[in-house]
Amino acid sequence: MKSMVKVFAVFIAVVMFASFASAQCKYDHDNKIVIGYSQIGAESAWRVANTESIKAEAEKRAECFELKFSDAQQKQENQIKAIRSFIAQGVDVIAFSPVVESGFEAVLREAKRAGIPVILSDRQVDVEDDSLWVTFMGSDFVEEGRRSAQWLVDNYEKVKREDKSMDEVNIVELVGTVGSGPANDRYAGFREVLDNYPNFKILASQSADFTRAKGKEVMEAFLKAHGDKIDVLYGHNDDSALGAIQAIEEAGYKPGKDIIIVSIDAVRGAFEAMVEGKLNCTVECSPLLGPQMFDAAEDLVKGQEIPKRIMTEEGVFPMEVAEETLPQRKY
Ligand code: GYE
Repeated sequence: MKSMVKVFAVFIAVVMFASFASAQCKYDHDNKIVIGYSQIGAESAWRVANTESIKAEAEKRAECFELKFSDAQQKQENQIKAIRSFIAQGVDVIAFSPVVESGFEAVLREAKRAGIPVILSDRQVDVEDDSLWVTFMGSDFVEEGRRSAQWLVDNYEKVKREDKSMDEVNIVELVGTVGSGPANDRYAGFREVLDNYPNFKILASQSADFTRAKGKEVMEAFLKAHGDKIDVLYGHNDDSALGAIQAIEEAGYKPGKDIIIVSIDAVRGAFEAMVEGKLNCTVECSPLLGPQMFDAAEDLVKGQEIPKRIMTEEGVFPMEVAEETLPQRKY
């Protein structure tokens, strides 16, 4: 009986080891795959969660990968420098989240000349030659803009302060980083839907650079200029909206009631604000891109075809579901 137990224990150990090993490497490797990753910075909770996802995955797969991680502190010139240094070091794969869409053409050409494949993680670039990058993984930002607007037009009447009118709904907008993919697309998607509802008007629109500090500062200026006229705030990300919430409270208004707020990302802080009744809706944008980035890198090194576009699946969370959803949120 004892030996049976022993055999069983060994069997379990082998199964566990095999699944652990296969979770780390998809293929057999002679050498570790070296990924050079250039991150934008740490401008928002979304970005911090994105970095954690990538670093955690690198740790999990440490037997097959070496991650060279570089933080650009929100400067394009630092990203270009980091990519050049990855090329000089001869990494196997370069991945990066481009802070803005334009201006990467030259360095991407250098990577191509060096035969190093480039993965666009989270944000896209604007280059004429699509062969300069192999895949773009991340969200559909235009759709996120549309979803924000759609939630607003479908729900405004229900959530607005009683004395507010439906004839003219005045919106202020906190745009993301100027020239970035998500800012351009969330701007466009939102307008695409609102164009069909002429009573919804965009009163003011300014960049808050995806940060809380800027969100607060720009909202203060909006409130000074437009005060009572503001009915709705649309934040291109939750952090800027959370900063704005502070400004709204300091100006003596009730966020979520006097001013209806919809923003994008669905980070934990947004759910907490919704539980407190201060934010009305968050549209999801998942930062958990680590696993698919390492999968794609491994496929590339092994010569497998990978899709040009790897899309993230996402939802919309109104205030009513915040309390039950919050405990399940991973970022
Ligand atoms: O929405 C914002 C972050 O690129 C999708 O960047 C990302 C955006 C995200 O700073 O919070």
